[in-house]
Amino acid sequence: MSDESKPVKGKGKEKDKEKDEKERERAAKKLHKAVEGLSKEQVTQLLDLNPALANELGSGSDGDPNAAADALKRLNLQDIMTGLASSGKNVKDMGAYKFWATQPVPKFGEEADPNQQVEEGPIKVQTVDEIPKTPAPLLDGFEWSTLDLLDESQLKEVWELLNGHYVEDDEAMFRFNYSASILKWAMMPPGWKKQWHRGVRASQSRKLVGFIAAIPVELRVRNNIIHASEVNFLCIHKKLRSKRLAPVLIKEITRLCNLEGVFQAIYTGGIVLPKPVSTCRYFHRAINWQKLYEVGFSPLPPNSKPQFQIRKYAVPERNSISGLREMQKKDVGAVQDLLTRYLAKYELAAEFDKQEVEHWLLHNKKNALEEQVVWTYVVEDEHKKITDFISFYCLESSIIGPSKHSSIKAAYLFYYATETGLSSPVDREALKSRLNTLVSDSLVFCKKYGFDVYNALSLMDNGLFLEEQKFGPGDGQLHYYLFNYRANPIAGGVDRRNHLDTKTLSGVGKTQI
Ligand code: MYA
Repeated sequence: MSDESKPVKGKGKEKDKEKDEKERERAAKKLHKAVEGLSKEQVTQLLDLNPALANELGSGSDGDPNAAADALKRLNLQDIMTGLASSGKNVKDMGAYKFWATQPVPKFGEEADPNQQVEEGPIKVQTVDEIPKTPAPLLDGFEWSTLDLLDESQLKEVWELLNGHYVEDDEAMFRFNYSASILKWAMMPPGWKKQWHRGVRASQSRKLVGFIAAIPVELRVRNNIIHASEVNFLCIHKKLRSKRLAPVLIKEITRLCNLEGVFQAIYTGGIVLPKPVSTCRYFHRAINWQKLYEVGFSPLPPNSKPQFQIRKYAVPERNSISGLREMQKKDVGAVQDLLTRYLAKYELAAEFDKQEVEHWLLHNKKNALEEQVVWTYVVEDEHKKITDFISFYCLESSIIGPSKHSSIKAAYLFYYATETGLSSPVDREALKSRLNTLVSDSLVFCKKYGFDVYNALSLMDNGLFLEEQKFGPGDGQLHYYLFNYRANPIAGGVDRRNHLDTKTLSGVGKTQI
């Protein structure tokens, strides 16, 4: 975390600077070992994927793989304490992806010339007939189980597994706590398939110890539409870690997708795997700074005082755009049209139909029992036209250690679109100003609904407002991956030094929950 706040979002989250000495030593050893075996191309890619690490190496190595490799080898513990190199997770031996090396994903350093564009498309072509109809056997004592999330007790089982064992920050201070409502929302969009909610149970106790989920998604990578799935919620009980169960779950969800004629997938993660198509950075806007400070999420910057910080993050009482109101069912068509046109500018995006827009963006007020997970606000002009919208969803994180607080309530910026960005040519200053106003107004709602922090990635056009809206850079990154699809890199909104790239912005128009 560079200065203002420390990310709650576990995917892509890195450790704070004050890690214990032993772990730093382990990370240093791993890194040094990894560097020994790397080719020039691999060093270049390692640095591209780890801008924080590249930053640590200083300008002398920028762009020169030989110099970078030398600098990597010279890294001392002090260097490794900061930046992305500090994470043990991210310095695994680059050549050792034993499972991923067998999968249809691009490898590090495989191109003869990394600057040359590759032809985009599937890596391996198969037909449904070739796919096994039964799952691979599991270790003795475990069995496959399909989870029916319409059954509250099974939904609760998934919630319990994730609540106790899902993504944590490296220091195990915070763990995602997806509510049952978010899980339903995230795993049951239009077209969801029960068989894609796959679990592993201990045969005797019937306890759920492993889980992975997929949902259907029409994905656009540049000009190609891919009938794909989106994989998420991979989780293994802490007691069963490092037993190579994750590859078994991944192969099983692959088989289940393949059986439905789906041969490509998108997934994200904080760890570096072969090989990201894009890498975004997390940013965090404190809302309840005092609480974030008390739980160890936000530090007190040197030369500052708590009251300065509180004042800095004060949120206006009222929003400023006239015609801004909560999205209603009648807006679905207009929002879908606006979103589709807005997402067209990104190189990686989903194609949403009306049902999907309704599912992802509209809070269903009719079901009073369902807690609200997504908030969407539209701007309706004097001619009743929807000119803009902005949305965010709620994801809490449990505080693991002793604290007077039990959780952090985080809002995650979701999708937005504005007609201001659709003029031809785009008036960048006008777009910047409009997005700043929209985000600032959404912040008012975040505060109103009791959120402690507003999180956003460096994707979409976020580079135009993050700094102005006081989102501080986090120390987490989120890597985007495509399964069985070769694609040229897509800008993630940060430069090689992990600084916001306000010039190029990002080609990623796909968010993940
Ligand atoms: S990202 C969220 C992942 N979940 C968590 O971080 C929760 C907490 N952690 C755990 O539950 C476990 O540590 C997990 C690994 C389950 C993550 N993505 O069984 P192992 C590889 C992909 O001994 P464990 C999300 O949900 C690792 O590199 N691979 O390890 C998206 C190694 O392979 P290799 C991962 O720690 C998921 C192998 O697993 C990940 O006990 C997208 C080690 O296995 C990871 N996050 O369990 C999944 N973590 O030797 C891919 C570790 O090669 C979907 N590994 O290095 C692909 C598309 C499939 C569908 C295709 C359809 C066409």
